[in-house]
Amino acid sequence: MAVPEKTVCVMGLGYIGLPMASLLGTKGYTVYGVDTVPEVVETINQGHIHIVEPDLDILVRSAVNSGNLRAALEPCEADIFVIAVPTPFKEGHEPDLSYVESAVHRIVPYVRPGNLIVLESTSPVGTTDGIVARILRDAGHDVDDEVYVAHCPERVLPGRILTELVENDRIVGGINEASTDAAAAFYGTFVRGEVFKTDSRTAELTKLVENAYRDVNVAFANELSMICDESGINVWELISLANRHPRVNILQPGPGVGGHCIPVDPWFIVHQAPRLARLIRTAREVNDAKPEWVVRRVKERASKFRHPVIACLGLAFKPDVDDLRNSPAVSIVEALQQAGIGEVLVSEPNIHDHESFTLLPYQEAVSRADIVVLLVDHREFRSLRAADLKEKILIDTRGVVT
Ligand code: SAJ
Repeated sequence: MAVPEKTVCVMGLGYIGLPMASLLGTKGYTVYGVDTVPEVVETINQGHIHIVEPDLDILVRSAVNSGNLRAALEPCEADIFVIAVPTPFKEGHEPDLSYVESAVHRIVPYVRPGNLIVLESTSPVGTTDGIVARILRDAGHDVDDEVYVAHCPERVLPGRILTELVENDRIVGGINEASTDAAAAFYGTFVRGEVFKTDSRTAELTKLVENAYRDVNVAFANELSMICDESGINVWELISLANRHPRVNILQPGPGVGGHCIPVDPWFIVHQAPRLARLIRTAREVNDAKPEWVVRRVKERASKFRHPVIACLGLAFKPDVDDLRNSPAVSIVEALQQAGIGEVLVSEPNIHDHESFTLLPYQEAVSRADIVVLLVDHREFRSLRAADLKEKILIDTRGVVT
């Protein structure tokens, strides 16, 4: 079994790679972080960050100042390579593995016997062996005996990344037992949670299933919200009452499901098993249809005004983050603007500028509005009271206004 040594090259310095690189930099590793965007590399080398995540700035500054973290555009030789690049989908919800392929091709010249290569990116079943190991094998590396290849899917929740990076249990699956052991030994050096060993395909599917599980459960809540709306029943009261049953725990409805993970990963399972993954596909469809449903509700209410002013509160995909990726709130605001049904005002306290929307302080947007559409339960909006909205129409997609 290979014993983890001291130099790590992290491919991709985004929401997963950067926290991981900086954490390792404070745990005694010498870390080279690689990104394809020159501004990202520059920002990190100055000890700053390009994403919003609590306490990440402190960790990056300390890792960079100690000389243990350096960002670069090119990989270099290392004992361990961690791949943390995006795995989006293409047309027809087909997995796009081009970033993974390109990262592996780029490390090929630097890999040496005894090295460990870990894929952290959420990936369809078979990627670790069929893509990562295959590219290394094709380049002449002996992945059966000399180079270790494993998958250890990231599991951290944006907003709690630094805590969860250390505290969460991890699933490690190698392409063979020696690879599993080598990867488990590496994660054991900085993870406080338990490290569970399996094979690479099971590790890949475990991650996909975790996010599909959440998607299906949010879809259930979203479906209930539409049924309740039609029946004139308050869905939040309904859910809180149903959840008093000892074995019921329904999640919260919202304007849809966003982020870079949950709206994407379940499609990898559907792609792998299109005939069998019926519930998973339907959940995706229910959640994807929710923003349109919200837009229809707003239009219905707006039709009573000649030139309605509509205040949309929140753009991020979930509360208290600045991340707009796949955000249902953004698609709702865009659809309302395109519908040309009135003046659309937008407030998003976690970002300063947006290329398409002028952002206003939420108090101003609310005071000018005929219709208030609450899209994200950011902490700033939680103090809103129905009594203060007086004659305004409120469409609260998150159930926060009391
Ligand atoms: N959402 C609801 N109702 C809920 C819970 C969530 O509408 O009751 C919505 C959110 O508003 C958001 C979306 O779901 O639009 C996803 O948010 P999230 O907080 O559930 O998850 P993410 O995308 O921030 O992070 C998920 C996590 N996965 C699980 O909880 C199973 C995280 O642990 C993963 O590491 C991450 O995906 C990832 O990177 O895959």
